Amino acid sequence: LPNEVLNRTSFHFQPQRNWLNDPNAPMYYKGFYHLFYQYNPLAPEFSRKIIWGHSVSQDMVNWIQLQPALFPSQSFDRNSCWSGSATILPDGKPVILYTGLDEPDRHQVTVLAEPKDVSDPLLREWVKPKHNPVMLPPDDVPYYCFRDPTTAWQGQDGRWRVLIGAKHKDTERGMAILYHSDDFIQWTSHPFPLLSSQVKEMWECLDFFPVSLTGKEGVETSVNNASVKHVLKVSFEEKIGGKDCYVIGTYSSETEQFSADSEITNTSADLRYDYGMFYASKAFFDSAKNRRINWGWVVETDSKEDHFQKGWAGLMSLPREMWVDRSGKRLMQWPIEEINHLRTRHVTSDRRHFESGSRFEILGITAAQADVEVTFDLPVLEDNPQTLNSDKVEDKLLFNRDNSDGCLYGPFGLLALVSQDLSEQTAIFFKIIRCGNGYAVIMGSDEQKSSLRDNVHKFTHGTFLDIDPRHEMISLRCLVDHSIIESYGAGGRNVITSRVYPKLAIGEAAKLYVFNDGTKGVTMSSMEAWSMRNAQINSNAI
Ligand code: DQQ
Repeated sequence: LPNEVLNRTSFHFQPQRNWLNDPNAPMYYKGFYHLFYQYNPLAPEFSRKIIWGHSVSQDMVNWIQLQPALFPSQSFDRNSCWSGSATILPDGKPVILYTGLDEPDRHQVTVLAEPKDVSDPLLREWVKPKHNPVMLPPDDVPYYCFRDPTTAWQGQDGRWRVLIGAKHKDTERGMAILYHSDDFIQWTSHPFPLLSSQVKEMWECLDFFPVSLTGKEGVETSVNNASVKHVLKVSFEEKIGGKDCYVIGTYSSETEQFSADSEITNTSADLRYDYGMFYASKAFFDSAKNRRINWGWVVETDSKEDHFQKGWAGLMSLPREMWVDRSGKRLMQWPIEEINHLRTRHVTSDRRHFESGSRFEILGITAAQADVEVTFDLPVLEDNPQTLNSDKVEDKLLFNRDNSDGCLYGPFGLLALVSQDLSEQTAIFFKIIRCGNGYAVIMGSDEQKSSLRDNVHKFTHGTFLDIDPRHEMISLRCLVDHSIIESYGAGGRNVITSRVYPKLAIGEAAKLYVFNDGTKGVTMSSMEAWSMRNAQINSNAI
């Protein structure tokens, strides 16, 4: 079947065939970006023998596929090479710490891998030196809950630190176990975790890195001074995909205290990287352009039978630049600028008023493979008496596309991957609701009408957009790529990624609209849209 019928993407990273999950050890080395990933080369499903796929790129848009970098070869990783991270040592040499599943019982251990030849910018071969494994699960941690080492960092004393995600044997609380080392081989665990929680759930795929309080530039992972704060990210697995939740706080390597400004609760109160399908992400410092970049795994939400029919399952989000906003309270994200090189045919629209129930088709671009930026002026909001206390309304109701529940304006926004007869469509929308003594803006991605096909999960993703609607405009950027829609609200304050599998709204038949289904009119102040070119994702040219 043709790719468009199979909803295959054109500018998102994925292997040619079979199964992908977490991004691993992203790094920049000698002119190349490296992306490794959890890979089953034999079938489009997770397997009991996961290996590390490996691709390199000079722009993180077009990729050269290399041989798998890590695969089961020794007793300590005979049953899989699970997730891990890269650290660039002060002399420029990269090393990897990853999770080995040992034989015979699949105990999770930490393994060190080094490049066979540091002069090879493609880092094609990796060796596992003797003295492995370098860490075993401590006594208070079950053998199946000890994994996903972070990038290591150096404290003020010059010693290396790394975090391992775990769960406590008795309390079942998730925790970030801290280890110290002088040589990357001998690791000792710190007497207390860097952070733990009340939540009785395993902490997967931790990430821990500094962010600058003085601008957008990223900083190297070992930097720590008065002008940075630290981000700690935890991944919580769910039936389909999961959630990447984070806290921002202050870290001291002298006391090994991380004081977080909020808590990780695995509830809707948590800050999340993405309020849609986005999981097990990993960030790295790009020394070529001084920025921090994050990648996440975007799961399929169609069925296992579909995965086998397509021959593939799982893709990577676009690489996103990440920085902290001026308040120091929330992360901002934006697709790396290199993605813009794929923009081709360009259309714009002037200011336009949308009456209640109206829509406007964006014509002249490839709507199934597009990049759209739209801005709405907000109406003047008078002070209204309190009518809705959002805490009392279930998120599910609040974030749906309905225009009741105290909704003053909206839903308005974009309709993506729309079929000719409108029977298929995904709405990326905003609603302004009365909330407490003021107003709140809701951003949602409604997949309920995204596909006429059976056996597809359709979510209604949503969150509060972190802006004050009395003083700001609402902007939205959507990157539409056949079966994925990445939506960035308010310049990247909130992000929602949807997976959708249209049957009719495919290829040339797909359409794109700006819409307003609210009871009151809204004004679109600007709109720009581009067709996107195909990226070269699995080139063999070396
Ligand atoms: N995936 C890996 C684990 C990690 C999980 C196995 C998160 O290391 O905890 O493929 O998706």
